[in-house]
Amino acid sequence: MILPQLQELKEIEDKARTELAAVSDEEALESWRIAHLGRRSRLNIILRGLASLPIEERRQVGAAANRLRLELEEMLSQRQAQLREATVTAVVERGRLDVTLPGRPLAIGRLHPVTQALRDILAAFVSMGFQVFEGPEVEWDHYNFEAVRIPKDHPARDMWDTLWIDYVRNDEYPMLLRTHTSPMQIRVMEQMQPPVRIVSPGKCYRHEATDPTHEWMHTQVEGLAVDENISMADLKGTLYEFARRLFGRERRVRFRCDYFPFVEPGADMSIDCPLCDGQGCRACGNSGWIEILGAGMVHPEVLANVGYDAERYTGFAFGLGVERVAMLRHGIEDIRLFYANDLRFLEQF
Ligand code: FA5
Repeated sequence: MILPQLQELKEIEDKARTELAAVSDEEALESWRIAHLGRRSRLNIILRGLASLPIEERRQVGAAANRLRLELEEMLSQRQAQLREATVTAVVERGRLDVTLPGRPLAIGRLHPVTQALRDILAAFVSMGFQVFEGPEVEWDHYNFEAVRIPKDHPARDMWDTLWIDYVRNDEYPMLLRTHTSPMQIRVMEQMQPPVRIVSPGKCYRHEATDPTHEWMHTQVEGLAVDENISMADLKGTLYEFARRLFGRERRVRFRCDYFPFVEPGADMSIDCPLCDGQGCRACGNSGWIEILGAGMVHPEVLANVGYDAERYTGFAFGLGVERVAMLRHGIEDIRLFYANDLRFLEQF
């Protein structure tokens, strides 16, 4: 007498074959797989029940059930391959796939011209022995103004029209978007003792009207060197060397006296305008020069406020406008182009 499980296996096989013949897509094939090879399939139930059969039945039913499992698996993979091939053939026949067409070019990203200028500026100072330090864009009033000798009622606060962080505006400890990178002088000196040679890059924000050389957000690089016997000659030497590296020997450099509350004496440095070759144009406000940085000898009071011995140490500092450097290098006549996100402009760099 034939064992009932063997009879059932035969039925399973017949049913699986019939149903497979009707399968026409991958989704139906997956349903077929679950029905006939899945955990709850009849075949799997027989396989799981083998252990409870008497030894002779177990041998016969086990062999037949495993054979059927292998057979169904083989049928499954064959049908899978057929369906895939049919899909590709259908696409090719419909003429949608022309394997001879050239590939689509990938858009290659590039660095923003201000980022390129910033990297070159930092590289120039790093090669002169400066370390790079970064700090917060949201800053305490204390670091941005008080600690660099700009108290609340000081007229110099007008030079940096400020974007305040509103919710603490009237607080005892007001916060703001930093208007310059000079607060980093204080943050660095609080952390280290002389000799100090650092540059600190970052975004600055000012609540002011824009024009060809002024944006409400711009990038600065602060520089600070403090040691024994640092003089104005070191400041000028360092900045001349920087200008030579960035702009080449042919550009002229001009220093003028300027006022910043945290330096004494103070100066600014300009480069002759490459757009008009110093003749005067819209970009340079008809002056022939574009100012790129403010600088000076660190005020002894600033040194004393961070606990440095102002009798022993002197230092120089500068704050450089990175967009202005990028403008000079590429002959760009309006700073607002940098952040207008016009690809026709950006793709030129
Ligand atoms: C300052 O911000 C001082 N903290 C610089 C300084 C540092 C002086 C250390 C002394 C010692 P000033 O506002 O001039 O100074 O800005 C410095 C440079 O940033 C300018 O020379 C200019 O290149 C750039 N800059 C300033 N304001 C803008 C603006 N709105 N848009 C673009 N660039 C600007």
